[in-house]
Amino acid sequence: MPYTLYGSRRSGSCIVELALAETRAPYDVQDVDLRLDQQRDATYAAVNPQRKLPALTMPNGETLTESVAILLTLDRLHPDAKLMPPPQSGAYGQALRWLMFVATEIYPIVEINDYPERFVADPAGDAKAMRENARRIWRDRWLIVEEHVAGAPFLLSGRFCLSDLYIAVVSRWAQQDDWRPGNIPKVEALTQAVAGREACAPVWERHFAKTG
Ligand SMILES: N[C@@H](CCC(=O)N[C@@H](CS)C(=O)NCC(=O)O)C(=O)O
Repeated sequence: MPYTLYGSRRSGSCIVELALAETRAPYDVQDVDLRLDQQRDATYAAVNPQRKLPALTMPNGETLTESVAILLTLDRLHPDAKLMPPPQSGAYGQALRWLMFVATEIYPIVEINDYPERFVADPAGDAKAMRENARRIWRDRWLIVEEHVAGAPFLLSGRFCLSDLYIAVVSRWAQQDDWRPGNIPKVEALTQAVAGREACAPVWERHFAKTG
C-alpha cells in the first residue's frame, strides 16, 4: 500500500510531499482544500482531530500528524534518501535546531496571519492589527534564520537536509513576497535550490506555480 498524504496546495503538506518525493516511495495525495475549509469537515476530523494539514497514512495503515513527526519518521524509514545528516553528527543537531525553530517559532504564526479572527475578542475591531503584528514577528524571526544559513545554498554547509524543505515552504507564506528578496536573500537562494532539485521540482511546480 502506498503512503496517503492529506494535503492542500502551498500548505504544510507540500513539505511532506517534497520529502516523499526525495525518498522515491509511492504515495497518493488526498486533496483537502483549505480555501473551502474542507479541513473542518467531520470526515477529516477522523484523520486529524486537530483538523489541520498535513496528515500521512503509512503503508501499515497507521496515520501520523504533525509535520516534524512525519518528516523524522520518513527519515528513519528511508535511510537511503539521506534526508538528515547521520544522527551522531554535530550537523544533525543543527539541522534539528533549525527545523524545530521554524516549526515552533514561525509556522504557528501563519495561523494568526490566515485566521486572525480566531485570536481576538472582537473580530471586527482587532483582527487587522493582530495580523499586522503577526507579520512583524514573522519577519523578525526569518531574519534570525537568514543569519544561520551556513551553507550555500543550503542550511548546512555541504549538504541538503529536511530543514531545507521546511524553510523553503514555510518562507513562502504570510504574503511577504516583496519583503523577502531584499531581506532574506540566503533563504531565497535556498528555496530556489530546493525547487530545482530533481525529485522536488515537479512537486514544487504543482504547489507554487502561478495560476491564472
Ligand atoms: N503543528 C502542525 C501545524 C499544522 C497547520 O497549522 N496546518 C495548516 C496548514 S499549513 C492548517 O491545516 N490550517 C487550517 C486551519 O488552521 O484551519 C504541523 O506541524 O503539522
